[in-house]
Amino acid sequence: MKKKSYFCSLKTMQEGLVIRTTGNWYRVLVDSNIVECRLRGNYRLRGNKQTNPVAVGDHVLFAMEADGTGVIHEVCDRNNYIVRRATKLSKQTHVIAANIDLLCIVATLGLPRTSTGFIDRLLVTAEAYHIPACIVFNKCDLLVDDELCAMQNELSELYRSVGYPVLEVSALKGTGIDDLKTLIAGKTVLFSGHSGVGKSALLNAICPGLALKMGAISDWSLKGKHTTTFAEIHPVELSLSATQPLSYLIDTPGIKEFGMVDFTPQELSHFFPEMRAVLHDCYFANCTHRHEPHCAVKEAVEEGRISAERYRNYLSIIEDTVKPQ
Ligand SMILES: Nc1nc2c(ncn2[C@@H]2O[C@H](COP(=O)(O)OP(=O)(O)O)[C@@H](O)[C@H]2O)c(=O)[nH]1
Ligand SMILES: [Mg+2]
Ligand SMILES: [Zn+2]
Repeated sequence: MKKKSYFCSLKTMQEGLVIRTTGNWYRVLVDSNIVECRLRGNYRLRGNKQTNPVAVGDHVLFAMEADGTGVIHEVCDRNNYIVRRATKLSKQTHVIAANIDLLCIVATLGLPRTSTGFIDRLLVTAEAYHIPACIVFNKCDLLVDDELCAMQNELSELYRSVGYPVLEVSALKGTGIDDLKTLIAGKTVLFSGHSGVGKSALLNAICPGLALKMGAISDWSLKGKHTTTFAEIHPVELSLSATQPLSYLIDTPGIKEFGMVDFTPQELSHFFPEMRAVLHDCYFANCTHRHEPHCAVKEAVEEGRISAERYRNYLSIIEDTVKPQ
């Protein structure tokens, strides 16, 4: 269970969910009330690797002040969290969100084009942080010719075969939104994907009352401009049934990539479920599935049991991110 504060009388403490962070203020949801909180002055960061001590999705213990604001005394232990790096080379990380039940990767075939390399990097990150993931292909209303439809079917089939739920939806037309609601019901869901794929549009389609600002086409094609500025949790009622618990939806603004965890080459294949399933058959126990003989992963790629594209992305992630040994 949650870790209690050692510093204050438990009687004065309340537990709440952080749904928004802006500078030094944290918006905390308690039942259906909102309390604006600050952090206890002498609060110490856990280690010095993270720039923010409190992130959306955190459960916190706080005490009310006379002026109606709160002071956070303790951040409860996290089930998981996902980070990004301040810069590519930076050692410091920023926690985007904590206690995530589902990572929803929003991708599009066109306007903009999401590469499988990008999808696979997010999937690997989700595997490494123990967060279940699904892929939502948005803008399926734009699949106007046979070639695009075939490409979409192939991609959906690829990720389903690896074991991830895949949906094809259109936020614009409302297609597939009920299936998406069923998938996210009662969960804390982090929506991620390139700017312009329609994350805000999807959240609006799920819950029109949110009225999130969406980017005009020109906003995202002129790189670097982002319409959403803070990661924020939106508690929504999906009204699928009378007893449905709330879902907590997180739009990730302006985040190009998550910080990849540091892997060794031996570890990375464990984050590809289809490789994890065969790697115990490799001749070498520490096989990196590149140049080694009698490699079960390479054999599976040659025989078409593992996608050559996923394998290429695996090699590319090794090149980019794995620490030299
Ligand atoms: N054709 C089409 N356009 C969409 C769809 N969803 C979003 N868009 C458009 O894509 C652009 C970016 O959407 P937005 O939600 O701001 O993307 P975000 O950056 O991922 O939050 C906007 O112009 C939306 O109107 C869709 O399903 N179909
Ligand atoms: Mg947005
Ligand atoms: Zn191998």
